[in-house]
Amino acid sequence: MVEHSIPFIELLREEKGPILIASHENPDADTLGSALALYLFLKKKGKQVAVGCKDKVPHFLDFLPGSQDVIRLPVKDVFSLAIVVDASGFYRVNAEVKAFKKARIDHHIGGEFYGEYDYIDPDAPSTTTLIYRLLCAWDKSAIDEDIAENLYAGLATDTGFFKYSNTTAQTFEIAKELVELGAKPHWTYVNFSERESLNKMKLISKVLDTLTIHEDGLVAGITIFDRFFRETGCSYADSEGLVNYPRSIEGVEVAYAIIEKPEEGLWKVSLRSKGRVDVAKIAESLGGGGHKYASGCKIMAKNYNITLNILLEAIREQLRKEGLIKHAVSQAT
Ligand SMILES: [Mn+2]
Repeated sequence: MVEHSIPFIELLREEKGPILIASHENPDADTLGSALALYLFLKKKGKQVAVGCKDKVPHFLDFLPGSQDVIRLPVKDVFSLAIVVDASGFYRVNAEVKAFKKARIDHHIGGEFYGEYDYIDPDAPSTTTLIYRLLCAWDKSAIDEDIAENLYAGLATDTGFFKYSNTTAQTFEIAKELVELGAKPHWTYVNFSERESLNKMKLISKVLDTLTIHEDGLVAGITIFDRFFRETGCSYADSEGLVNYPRSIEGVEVAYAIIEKPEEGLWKVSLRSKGRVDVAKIAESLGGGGHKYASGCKIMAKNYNITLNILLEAIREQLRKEGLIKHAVSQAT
């Protein structure tokens, strides 16, 4: 781990020009919570700052304090400094960002580096943890309820509400401090877990119909075809988290979700591991990336069957390397 928070503060403190904090596309609570917390803090410090995302803030994140200030990217403006948060590079913004200086705050392994000010720690449970360290080192007393709430939302969701294996004593330590600063755990939980739409339930029902088991139950996955969104009135953002259904099955070590993206001419894949398999390796072998337990990639293939075969072969390869399966040939069930 590289402790870069101090030089990063200097970069922000000395910045006189306009700053943009950018989240990655299809935002989750960690990227948006990180962006909003930093944005609200810098605004308090009198900085000229904007927070941006390619997508409209999805329904499940619209309760985050400050979310009404998020601007849609791209914009014409040229920023003095742009910071991408919770992403392995500006390419994950998926919209052009014009800035004289670019920096990155993130907890993903690898990715693009923009210079000495990059603040990357793959051991951090969430990017909001890094933002919290940064803000504490600058001025802890300026962290108000709204900032604490954004930081807590990213920490809570990236740890599966303190269930995933990235949850440590230190995670609770930070969570405790954020609660002391005004974050409300029950309110956060209710906003994330008890505000589903009926359309989303219809989508889940269709998606569960696609559930398939492979490799004698070690692998399970779902597919979200584009027509499912039209048929249920859901949007892409509603696919967030559905990969947890196959993951929840007993005996499954690797779970996947394949999402059809016809407008990009590809299939987006999310991978989850229960701990024995490093799914970052699977994603990397297909040009993607992520963490050991959660990763993703994009597969460009003519049709669904080819996509599924490419993915399953990459998964099998990793299962073989980790000694969970032996033979090269295996049949889907
Ligand atoms: Mn994250």
